[in-house]
Amino acid sequence: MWKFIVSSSGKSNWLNHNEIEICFIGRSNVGKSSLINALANQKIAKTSNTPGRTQLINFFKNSNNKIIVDLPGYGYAKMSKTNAQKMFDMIEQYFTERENLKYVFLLFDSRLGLLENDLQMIEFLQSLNHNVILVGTKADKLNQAQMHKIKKQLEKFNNLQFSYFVSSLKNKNINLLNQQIDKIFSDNENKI
Ligand SMILES: Nc1nc2c(ncn2[C@@H]2O[C@H](COP(=O)(O)OP(=O)(O)O)[C@@H](O)[C@H]2O)c(=O)[nH]1
Ligand SMILES: [Mg+2]
Repeated sequence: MWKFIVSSSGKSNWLNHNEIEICFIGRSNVGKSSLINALANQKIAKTSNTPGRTQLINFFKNSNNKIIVDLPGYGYAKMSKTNAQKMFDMIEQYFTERENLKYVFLLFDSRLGLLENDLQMIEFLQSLNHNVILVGTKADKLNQAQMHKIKKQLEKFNNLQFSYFVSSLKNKNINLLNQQIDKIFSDNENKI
């Protein structure tokens, strides 16, 4: 079971705790809420066909009482410039100043591969020395040719530790990802 704890708009109201945390980020509509629900095996995050809905940082506790953070989706074209800037500042502040953060799960749509704003985000995260794990979503819709193309694209990132292809819809590799998450927490006990 995962439990929603609190939504936060910035540093002044981030969840205060003394353990490491991991977070999820990706383009709006990438399937982030669906993946969180699949990992939690319950409906805790709102899914929708309308991108750009979640504009706050959401803190969750998983079944082992570990903290998992859901960040707003980026790259939603219809969002106003002011809103997009506000959201970017919020994300940037979290990535630059959050000491609890150990691993970033960056989600991308398997069929599209990594797009320009994903690549910029990866570069930004790596410049801050964060560990990045790539997760290709909606893998149920992937054909062999697309898979081949994406694997080629991923080969360029020789400093990535892991990448996964998952389907929340078909429950593909969800357990595997949960195991990876558990391992990160157990390997990093008391290591903020
Ligand atoms: N085929 C397929 N569609 C998915 C999957 N996960 C999410 N979707 C669809 O993608 C859209 C956006 O999903 P959502 O989880 O709300 O994305 P978010 O904006 O990143 O939180 C919805 O229409 C979902 O039904 C998946 O594993 N397979
Ligand atoms: Mg969402």
